[in-house]
Amino acid sequence: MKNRMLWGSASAAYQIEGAYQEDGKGVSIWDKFANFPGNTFLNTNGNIACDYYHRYKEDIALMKECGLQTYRFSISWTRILPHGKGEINQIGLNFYIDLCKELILNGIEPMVTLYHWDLPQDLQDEYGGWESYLIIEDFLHYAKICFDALNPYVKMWIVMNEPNIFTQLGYLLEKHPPKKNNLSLYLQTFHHTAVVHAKTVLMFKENKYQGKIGSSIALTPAYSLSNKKEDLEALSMFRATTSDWYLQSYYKGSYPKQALIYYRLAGIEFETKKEDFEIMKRASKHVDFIGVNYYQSACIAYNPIDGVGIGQMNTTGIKSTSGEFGVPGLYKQVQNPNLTYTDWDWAIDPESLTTLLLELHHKYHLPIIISENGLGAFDEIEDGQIHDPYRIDYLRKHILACQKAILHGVDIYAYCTWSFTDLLSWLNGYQKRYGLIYIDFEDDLQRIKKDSFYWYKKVIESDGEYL
Ligand code: BGP
Repeated sequence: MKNRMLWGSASAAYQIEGAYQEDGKGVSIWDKFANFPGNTFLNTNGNIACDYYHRYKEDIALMKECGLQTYRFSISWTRILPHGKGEINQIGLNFYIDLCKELILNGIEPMVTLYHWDLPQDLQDEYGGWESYLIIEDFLHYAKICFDALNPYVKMWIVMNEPNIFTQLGYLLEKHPPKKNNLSLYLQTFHHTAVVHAKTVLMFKENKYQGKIGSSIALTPAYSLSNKKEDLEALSMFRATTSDWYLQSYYKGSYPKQALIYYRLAGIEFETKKEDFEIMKRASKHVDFIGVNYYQSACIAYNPIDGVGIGQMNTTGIKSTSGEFGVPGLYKQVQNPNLTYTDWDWAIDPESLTTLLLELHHKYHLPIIISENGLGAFDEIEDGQIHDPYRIDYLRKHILACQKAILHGVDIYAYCTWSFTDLLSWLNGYQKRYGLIYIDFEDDLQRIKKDSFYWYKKVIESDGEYL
């Protein structure tokens, strides 16, 4: 089939770079959080991670061998501005310039994420980071430094990675820094990300930097558990307060009325300014694509006012250990009896990806970048090889789902597997592996090509014919 998608892979700075105190890098909220006992699975952290900071040339050579056409990575804010603002740390900035040059030299287009969760700790300490409007000015300052330095090399920019996930996990579910549980604060922090996204898009366009810009949202299309009225109502509220809330604010510049009314009646407040919405609306007319991170779908059921809240999260890989969770009075997320699940209890559902892409296309009329898609699994080395047919199967079905959407008119600029090498899974440690390249964390961080690497290479060579 004719496919214009660029074939790629994705990563994030904190999950691969390591070198957390090197060359003048400042402390991020993740440096602090993951080094505090009890916060992550087996107290794993990104202090060394894949040591990509020192070994990126080796990894880029492997990307070239695989045939990657684009590589998505994020910039660590504290490498460039150790305190979040002020003086530039030129060594940190040079690292990303060199990285881009190396990618281009190897025929790979850099795709850069400005924010993938590693906020400078100093900004968190000074004014609560995303909790304050003050973040906007500091973010724009940081973004402009990145645009000025990297614009000659980078043509695809992702402003925010999954603002919905880091605000939810940080401000509602007490799992990410700063581990709070406060609905108003969650809405407030999310709102600040939406304004930051909008202002960054406008700044990019006004300064006439070359390239395309958007943000990536984690999307979980949802079914209702049954056709009972209360489950259908729960589904409708789930959509209004999650996917529609995120997409409509970023890509239309407003929030869904249904959710706003609910929050008002429930007395849940957050601060917005009239000019925020003017800016968000203006930006939505200039944004170039919707970034989609897709892993799983959700199944939604009625949740009474005294029902489940935060719930149990499976961070061990022991199947069926995650419980139901949700917002009391609104909805809860339950197991879907019609789907199979990963060892971390994530529903495998490629069909939902096609539906999602078609919906986005018809509602928002924007091209798409699949900025993340992949399977977290246990992998074993056998005689120096890693056989991962489950990953190949997962990726194959999801690529087919994209191809189906393309046939129906959806414009997909790029498809990025998560991830190229194994890396740190934020709360799940190093045993939840996503890479096409295995990293032996026990043996000098050796890189070993998995079966999925060879398979993806053929997929790319054939431009998606071989699956
Ligand atoms: C997304 C993040 C990635 C990555 C991925 C897999 O939410 O953007 O950084 O981690 O999910 O998630 P996990 O590592 O929790 O399995």
